Amino acid sequence: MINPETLNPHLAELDPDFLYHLGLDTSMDLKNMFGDVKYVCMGGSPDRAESFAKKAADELGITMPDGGVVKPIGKTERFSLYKVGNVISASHGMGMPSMLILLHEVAKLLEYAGCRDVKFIRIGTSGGVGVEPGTVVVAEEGVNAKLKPEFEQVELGETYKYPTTLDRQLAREILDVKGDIRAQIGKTMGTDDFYEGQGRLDGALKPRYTVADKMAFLHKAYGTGVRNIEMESAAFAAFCARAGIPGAVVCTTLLNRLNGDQVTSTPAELAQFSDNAQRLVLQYIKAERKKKPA
Ligand code: R2B
Ligand code: URA
Repeated sequence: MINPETLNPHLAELDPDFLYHLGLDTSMDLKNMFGDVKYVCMGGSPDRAESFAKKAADELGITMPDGGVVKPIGKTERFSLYKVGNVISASHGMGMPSMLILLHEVAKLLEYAGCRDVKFIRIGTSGGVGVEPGTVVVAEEGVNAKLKPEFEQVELGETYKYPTTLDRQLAREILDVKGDIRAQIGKTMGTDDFYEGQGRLDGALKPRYTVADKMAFLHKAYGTGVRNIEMESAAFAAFCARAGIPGAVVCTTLLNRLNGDQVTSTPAELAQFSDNAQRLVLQYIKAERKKKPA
């Protein structure tokens, strides 16, 4: 699962390893519970993780045990994790720190379960840059809030940079099955904040920048190929690249940031936007399962 060259050698000393935030540990029969997993689909919200799991069961024709009910596995205090056939649907919370905890624990879980050829796909929401709301952006690359293709992490007081390259072939394969869904390739920018970190002018505090500064930055971002902004892509891309796991970021856009900062769509419109990204990923998984039935 994890590239043997980057797999943490210290894990061999842990017996058991407690995957604390998932409420699972290596004294459990993880091979039996998770050994067949091929896709880990994740998004910020627990509600969306549940709705994706239900749609996956319907679309992939999987009958759940226990009377067909889709139920979370492990504890749900921090994250909600569902398994439907060979697909995991999990929530990761908002922002890179929360998501990295899920990524480390799910990657270890699947390593212990002996999984092979697993793909990680983030299905999220974002602010579009020069694209119509509801458009799904499949990321060709992650960039950080400085528009650089790197994720910066402070470890023991030192800053290290990890490349945010994504699997372009996987991105292309996902886009190829879009059918009637409005979707396109673009760079996705990951920031550490929704308000000032994304150059908004509707936060609680007086920003240091002007409307003109904001627009100049958004146009600059557009010029470098950025088509949407969210809060996880840089760390997600860096984690997958480092672990040797094919990763994709598939985010719907809730608004066009060139036209404003507020998310003004109705709940029904927002649900439709979110469904666009989920459907695209399910169409991809369905197409792959036809090629290699699980
Ligand atoms: C998109 O939406 C959330 C903020 O509203 C955040 O998790 C993200 O990346
Ligand atoms: N999520 C973000 O991080 N930014 C947006 O503008 C919309 C959703």
